[in-house]
Amino acid sequence: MKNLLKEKIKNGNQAIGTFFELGGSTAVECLGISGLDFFIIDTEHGPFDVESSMDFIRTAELSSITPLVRIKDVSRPSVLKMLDIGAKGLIVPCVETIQQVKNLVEWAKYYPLGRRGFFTARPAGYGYKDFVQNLDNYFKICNQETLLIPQCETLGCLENIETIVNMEGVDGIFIGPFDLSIALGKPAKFNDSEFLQAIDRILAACKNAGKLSFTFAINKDSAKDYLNKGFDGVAYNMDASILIDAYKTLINDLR
Ligand code: 3PY
Ligand code: MG
Repeated sequence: MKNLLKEKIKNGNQAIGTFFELGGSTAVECLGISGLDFFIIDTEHGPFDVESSMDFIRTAELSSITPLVRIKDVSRPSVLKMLDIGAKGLIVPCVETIQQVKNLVEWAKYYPLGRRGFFTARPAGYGYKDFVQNLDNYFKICNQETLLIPQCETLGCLENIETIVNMEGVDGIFIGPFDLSIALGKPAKFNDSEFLQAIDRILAACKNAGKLSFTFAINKDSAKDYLNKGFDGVAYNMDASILIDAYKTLINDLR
Protein backbone atom coordinates (compact mmCIF):
# COMPACT_ATOMS: atom_id res chain seq x y z
CA MET A 1 0.00 0.00 0.00
CA LYS A 2 3.09 2.21 0.11
CA ASN A 3 2.97 5.32 -2.02
CA LEU A 4 6.33 5.39 -3.78
CA LEU A 5 5.65 8.82 -5.30
CA LYS A 6 5.08 10.35 -1.87
CA GLU A 7 8.22 8.67 -0.56
CA LYS A 8 10.38 9.89 -3.45
CA ILE A 9 9.22 13.48 -2.91
CA LYS A 10 9.71 13.20 0.85
CA ASN A 11 13.28 12.11 0.11
CA GLY A 12 13.88 15.34 -1.78
CA ASN A 13 13.25 14.22 -5.37
CA GLN A 14 11.18 16.12 -7.89
CA ALA A 15 8.78 13.79 -9.65
CA ILE A 16 8.13 13.63 -13.36
CA GLY A 17 4.97 12.17 -14.79
CA THR A 18 2.59 12.45 -17.68
CA PHE A 19 -1.11 12.33 -18.46
CA PHE A 20 -2.33 8.95 -19.68
CA GLU A 21 -4.68 9.22 -22.63
CA LEU A 22 -3.60 6.35 -24.92
CA GLY A 23 -5.19 3.59 -22.92
CA GLY A 24 -4.13 -0.08 -22.83
CA SER A 25 -2.04 -2.07 -20.40
CA THR A 26 0.89 -2.23 -22.80
CA ALA A 27 1.03 1.55 -22.84
CA VAL A 28 1.12 1.57 -19.04
CA GLU A 29 3.86 -1.05 -19.13
CA CYS A 30 5.92 1.14 -21.47
CA LEU A 31 5.46 4.21 -19.25
CA GLY A 32 6.65 2.11 -16.32
CA ILE A 33 9.75 0.97 -18.22
CA SER A 34 10.50 4.57 -19.25
CA GLY A 35 11.35 5.48 -15.65
CA LEU A 36 8.59 8.04 -15.14
CA ASP A 37 7.65 8.50 -11.50
CA PHE A 38 3.90 8.73 -12.02
CA PHE A 39 1.14 8.84 -14.59
CA ILE A 40 -2.33 10.30 -14.36
CA ILE A 41 -5.19 8.24 -15.76
CA ASP A 42 -7.36 11.01 -17.12
CA THR A 43 -11.03 10.22 -16.61
CA GLU A 44 -11.96 13.90 -16.86
CA HIS A 45 -11.03 14.23 -20.53
CA GLY A 46 -9.92 10.73 -21.51
CA PRO A 47 -12.37 7.99 -22.51
CA PHE A 48 -11.66 5.68 -19.57
CA ASP A 49 -13.76 4.85 -16.58
CA VAL A 50 -13.52 2.59 -13.56
CA GLU A 51 -13.00 -0.91 -14.99
CA SER A 52 -10.35 0.04 -17.52
CA SER A 53 -8.60 2.20 -14.93
CA MET A 54 -8.38 -0.82 -12.64
CA ASP A 55 -6.44 -2.74 -15.30
CA PHE A 56 -4.08 0.21 -15.83
CA ILE A 57 -3.46 0.39 -12.08
CA ARG A 58 -2.81 -3.37 -11.90
CA THR A 59 -0.26 -3.09 -14.67
CA ALA A 60 1.39 -0.09 -13.00
CA GLU A 61 1.86 -2.19 -9.88
CA LEU A 62 4.24 -4.43 -11.85
CA SER A 63 6.70 -1.55 -12.15
CA SER A 64 7.61 1.38 -9.92
CA ILE A 65 5.42 3.95 -11.68
CA THR A 66 2.75 5.40 -9.37
CA PRO A 67 -0.82 5.44 -10.74
CA LEU A 68 -2.85 8.57 -10.04
CA VAL A 69 -6.33 9.17 -11.38
CA ARG A 70 -7.85 12.45 -12.44
CA ILE A 71 -11.48 11.86 -11.46
CA LYS A 72 -14.21 13.05 -13.77
CA ASP A 73 -16.15 15.19 -11.31
CA VAL A 74 -16.46 16.21 -7.68
CA SER A 75 -18.74 13.41 -6.53
CA ARG A 76 -18.70 10.68 -3.91
CA PRO A 77 -18.86 7.77 -6.40
CA SER A 78 -15.96 9.14 -8.43
CA VAL A 79 -13.80 9.50 -5.33
CA LEU A 80 -14.74 6.19 -3.77
CA LYS A 81 -14.50 3.95 -6.81
CA MET A 82 -11.10 5.21 -7.92
CA LEU A 83 -9.66 4.78 -4.41
CA ASP A 84 -11.24 1.34 -4.08
CA ILE A 85 -9.62 0.11 -7.30
CA GLY A 86 -6.21 1.24 -6.04
CA ALA A 87 -5.46 4.76 -7.26
CA LYS A 88 -2.56 6.07 -5.20
CA GLY A 89 -3.91 9.58 -5.47
CA LEU A 90 -6.77 11.58 -6.89
CA ILE A 91 -6.34 14.73 -8.94
CA VAL A 92 -9.64 16.59 -8.73
CA PRO A 93 -10.46 18.98 -11.58
CA CYS A 94 -12.40 22.20 -11.56
CA VAL A 95 -12.67 22.66 -7.80
CA GLU A 96 -14.34 26.00 -7.08
CA THR A 97 -15.32 26.17 -3.42
CA ILE A 98 -14.08 25.40 0.08
CA GLN A 99 -17.23 23.34 0.63
CA GLN A 100 -16.35 21.10 -2.32
CA VAL A 101 -12.95 20.44 -0.78
CA LYS A 102 -14.58 19.65 2.58
CA ASN A 103 -16.77 17.13 0.78
CA LEU A 104 -13.74 15.64 -0.96
CA VAL A 105 -11.98 15.10 2.36
CA GLU A 106 -15.11 13.48 3.81
CA TRP A 107 -15.33 11.08 0.88
CA ALA A 108 -11.62 10.33 0.38
CA LYS A 109 -10.37 9.93 3.94
CA TYR A 110 -11.37 7.28 6.44
CA TYR A 111 -12.38 7.95 10.06
CA PRO A 112 -11.39 10.01 11.99
CA LEU A 113 -10.30 12.47 9.25
CA GLY A 114 -13.32 11.89 7.04
CA ARG A 115 -16.15 9.49 6.44
CA ARG A 116 -14.90 7.42 3.53
CA GLY A 117 -17.30 4.53 3.02
CA PHE A 118 -15.83 1.38 4.51
CA PHE A 119 -14.73 -1.29 2.09
CA THR A 120 -11.83 -3.72 2.04
CA ALA A 121 -11.20 -3.34 -1.65
CA ARG A 122 -8.36 -4.30 -4.01
CA PRO A 123 -5.62 -2.35 -2.21
CA ALA A 124 -6.62 -4.22 0.96
CA GLY A 125 -6.38 -7.61 -0.77
CA TYR A 126 -10.16 -7.78 -0.41
CA GLY A 127 -9.70 -7.89 3.34
CA TYR A 128 -6.86 -10.42 3.39
CA LYS A 129 -3.79 -8.16 3.68
CA ASP A 130 -2.14 -7.95 7.11
CA PHE A 131 -2.51 -4.19 7.50
CA VAL A 132 -6.30 -4.50 7.26
CA GLN A 133 -6.64 -6.78 10.25
CA ASN A 134 -6.52 -3.84 12.63
CA LEU A 135 -9.06 -1.24 11.54
CA ASP A 136 -7.31 1.78 13.05
CA ASN A 137 -4.18 0.73 11.22
CA TYR A 138 -6.08 0.21 7.97
CA PHE A 139 -7.67 3.66 8.15
CA LYS A 140 -4.38 5.31 9.09
CA ILE A 141 -2.44 3.70 6.24
CA CYS A 142 -5.12 4.45 3.63
CA ASN A 143 -5.34 8.08 4.75
CA GLN A 144 -1.56 8.38 4.69
CA GLU A 145 -0.81 6.63 1.41
CA THR A 146 -3.62 7.82 -0.88
CA LEU A 147 -3.23 11.44 -1.90
CA LEU A 148 -6.07 13.91 -2.26
CA ILE A 149 -4.97 16.65 -4.64
CA PRO A 150 -7.49 19.26 -5.80
CA GLN A 151 -6.62 21.15 -8.95
CA CYS A 152 -6.25 24.91 -8.73
CA GLU A 153 -7.66 26.05 -12.05
CA THR A 154 -10.63 28.27 -11.18
CA LEU A 155 -10.85 31.74 -9.65
CA GLY A 156 -12.78 30.30 -6.69
CA CYS A 157 -9.96 27.90 -5.88
CA LEU A 158 -7.28 30.56 -6.41
CA GLU A 159 -9.03 33.06 -4.13
CA ASN A 160 -9.26 30.46 -1.37
CA ILE A 161 -6.01 28.65 -2.01
CA GLU A 162 -4.45 29.31 1.41
CA THR A 163 -7.53 27.97 3.21
CA ILE A 164 -7.87 24.98 0.90
CA VAL A 165 -4.26 23.87 1.05
CA ASN A 166 -4.21 24.13 4.85
CA MET A 167 -7.20 21.83 5.25
CA GLU A 168 -6.43 18.56 6.97
CA GLY A 169 -6.84 15.77 4.46
CA VAL A 170 -5.71 17.84 1.50
CA ASP A 171 -2.32 16.42 0.53
CA GLY A 172 -1.38 18.92 -2.15
CA ILE A 173 -2.46 21.02 -5.09
CA PHE A 174 -2.18 20.38 -8.83
CA ILE A 175 -2.26 23.48 -11.02
CA GLY A 176 -4.15 23.35 -14.31
CA PRO A 177 -2.31 26.13 -16.17
CA PHE A 178 -4.65 26.16 -19.17
CA ASP A 179 -7.90 26.43 -17.25
CA LEU A 180 -6.34 28.80 -14.72
CA SER A 181 -5.11 31.12 -17.48
CA ILE A 182 -8.57 31.01 -19.07
CA ALA A 183 -10.19 31.79 -15.70
CA LEU A 184 -7.90 34.82 -15.43
CA GLY A 185 -8.99 35.99 -18.88
CA LYS A 186 -5.53 35.28 -20.32
CA PRO A 187 -5.89 32.01 -22.25
CA ALA A 188 -2.50 30.27 -22.50
CA LYS A 189 -0.64 33.54 -21.78
CA PHE A 190 1.79 31.74 -19.53
CA ASN A 191 4.21 34.68 -19.36
CA ASP A 192 1.52 37.14 -18.29
CA SER A 193 2.37 38.74 -14.94
CA GLU A 194 -1.05 38.03 -13.41
CA PHE A 195 -0.74 34.36 -14.36
CA LEU A 196 2.81 34.16 -13.00
CA GLN A 197 1.73 35.82 -9.76
CA ALA A 198 -1.03 33.23 -9.41
CA ILE A 199 1.49 30.40 -9.88
CA ASP A 200 3.81 31.92 -7.26
CA ARG A 201 0.90 32.38 -4.85
CA ILE A 202 -0.23 28.75 -5.20
CA LEU A 203 3.31 27.41 -4.87
CA ALA A 204 3.97 29.57 -1.79
CA ALA A 205 0.68 28.41 -0.24
CA CYS A 206 1.71 24.76 -0.73
CA LYS A 207 5.20 25.31 0.68
CA ASN A 208 3.90 27.26 3.71
CA ALA A 209 1.38 24.54 4.46
CA GLY A 210 3.93 21.76 3.96
CA LYS A 211 1.79 20.23 1.20
CA LEU A 212 2.74 18.80 -2.19
CA SER A 213 2.85 21.03 -5.26
CA PHE A 214 2.21 19.68 -8.75
CA THR A 215 1.57 21.31 -12.08
CA PHE A 216 1.11 20.47 -15.74
CA ALA A 217 3.71 21.51 -18.33
CA ILE A 218 3.07 21.59 -22.04
CA ASN A 219 6.73 21.62 -23.10
CA LYS A 220 10.26 21.09 -21.81
CA ASP A 221 11.00 24.76 -21.17
CA SER A 222 7.96 25.23 -19.00
CA ALA A 223 8.61 21.92 -17.19
CA LYS A 224 12.13 23.13 -16.39
CA ASP A 225 10.82 26.51 -15.21
CA TYR A 226 8.35 24.83 -12.86
CA LEU A 227 10.99 22.45 -11.51
CA ASN A 228 13.39 25.36 -10.98
CA LYS A 229 10.69 27.23 -9.07
CA GLY A 230 10.56 24.24 -6.71
CA PHE A 231 7.44 22.29 -7.67
CA ASP A 232 7.45 18.77 -6.21
CA GLY A 233 6.17 17.26 -9.42
CA VAL A 234 5.42 18.06 -13.02
CA ALA A 235 3.04 16.18 -15.29
CA TYR A 236 4.66 16.59 -18.67
CA ASN A 237 2.15 16.80 -21.50
CA MET A 238 0.41 13.52 -22.38
CA ASP A 239 1.52 10.18 -23.73
CA ALA A 240 -0.36 10.62 -27.02
CA SER A 241 1.41 13.88 -27.93
CA ILE A 242 4.78 12.51 -26.93
CA LEU A 243 4.30 9.46 -29.13
CA ILE A 244 3.22 11.59 -32.10
CA ASP A 245 6.16 13.97 -31.57
CA ALA A 246 8.61 11.08 -31.43
CA TYR A 247 7.38 9.65 -34.74
CA LYS A 248 7.22 13.08 -36.38
CA THR A 249 10.84 13.73 -35.37
CA LEU A 250 11.87 10.31 -36.64
CA ILE A 251 10.12 10.81 -39.96
CA ASN A 252 11.71 14.24 -40.31
CA ASP A 253 15.15 12.83 -39.55
CA LEU A 254 14.80 9.94 -41.99
CA ARG A 255 13.49 11.91 -44.96
C1 3PY B 1 -5.16 22.50 -17.32
O1 3PY B 1 -4.12 22.99 -17.79
O2 3PY B 1 -6.23 23.11 -17.23
C2 3PY B 1 -5.12 21.14 -16.84
O3 3PY B 1 -6.09 20.69 -16.27
C3 3PY B 1 -3.91 20.34 -17.11
O4 3PY B 1 -4.21 19.04 -17.37
MG1 MG C 1 -7.86 21.74 -16.53
